[in-house]
Amino acid sequence: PKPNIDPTAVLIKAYACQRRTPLKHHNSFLTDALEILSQNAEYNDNEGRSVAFRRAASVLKALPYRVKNMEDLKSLPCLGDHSQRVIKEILEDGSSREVESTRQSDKFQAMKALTGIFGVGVRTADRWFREGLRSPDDLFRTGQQLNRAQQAGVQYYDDLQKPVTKAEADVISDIVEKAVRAVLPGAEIRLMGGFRRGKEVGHDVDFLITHPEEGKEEGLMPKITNWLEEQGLLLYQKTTRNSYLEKMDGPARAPNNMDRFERCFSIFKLQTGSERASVSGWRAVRVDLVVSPYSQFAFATLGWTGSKLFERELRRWAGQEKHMSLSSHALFDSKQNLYLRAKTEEEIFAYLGLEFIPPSERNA
Ligand code: 8DG
Ligand code: MN
Ligand code: MN
Repeated sequence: PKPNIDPTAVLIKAYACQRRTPLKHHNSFLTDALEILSQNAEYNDNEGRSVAFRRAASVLKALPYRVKNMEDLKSLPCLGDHSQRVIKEILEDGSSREVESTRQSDKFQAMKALTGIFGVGVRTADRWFREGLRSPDDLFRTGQQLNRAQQAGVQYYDDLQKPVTKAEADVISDIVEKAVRAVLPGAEIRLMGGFRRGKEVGHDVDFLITHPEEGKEEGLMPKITNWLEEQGLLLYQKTTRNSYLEKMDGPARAPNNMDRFERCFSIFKLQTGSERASVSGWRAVRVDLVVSPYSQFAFATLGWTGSKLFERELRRWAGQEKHMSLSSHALFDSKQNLYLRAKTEEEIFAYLGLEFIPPSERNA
């Protein structure tokens, strides 16, 4: 129990990138519900609504107290009428009818199962749903046409549903480091995504790789994946070349989450169990590898740390409040008409006029 906090005295800023959001907070009973509605809106291709619920949930994650009544919410930003109705019902009745019926609906459950397959997005899942399919088994039974990623997704479905632990992420870190060191000495490797934010489990493991000598990193990914293939460590991989050009991708391009680094979506074959055990098994683990030129490393680091909402809010802040355009490659200042160079995340926050938020408090 915390000493009494006066909720009306707590000031919460409007953008998630202006706030500290720890991993563990006091209002999961509300944020879980709002995130169901956010996810459902996403399944129904309603991005605006999805982001609105996600922002509302995120504000509650930043509160240093457990919400007890509607009065506690009076001075908080980003809580729309709909979110407030849901919160009110949960505070009064213990649950929200809309959330519970959504959670149990055929569509929600099918979309969750189908988009949970690696390689399957909302549009594909929705098409399958309208054709009467509900689960990975249905795809298999009805002999659906699957691309290579989706085939791997169905094949390793059960393993990929299981959360990846930090211990497993550390083992994979060692493997990736070994692979990178073997093909490019002097390269630097950073663990990114949820694990950098302090999460104990994740849906995958994300790595960012660079080399202090600009240019050395070019074409690195195929060498890494070849090394891993030779060791029998890869179950699936798809590498995409770097396609970033400052001239074309800079200010003129619409802000977008997707970046253009050389990258690899992969599935690792991870040995499990101790060596002494008579039965030694393995499991499939999703791993994302990204290679960045050294000059973009700070931006790539910021862009691949997440959370997704934190990233989104950073870009919105940059555009709406600072007339700047932020991506995982660069920061462009439209007023001065120039790119702002940075070697560290701290410098980028400073350019944006934001207090530095450490990774462990970017769990928006
Ligand atoms: P999780 O895996 O534990 O579920 O959480 P996470 O690590 O936060 O999620 P993630 O889906 O692995 O994404 C990690 C970060 O990488 C997140 O901030 C979003 C970012 N990210 C992608 N794809 C892309 C992309 O194409 N470009 C950029 N710049 N960032 C991306 O997932
Ligand atoms: Mn991740
Ligand atoms: Mn990832």
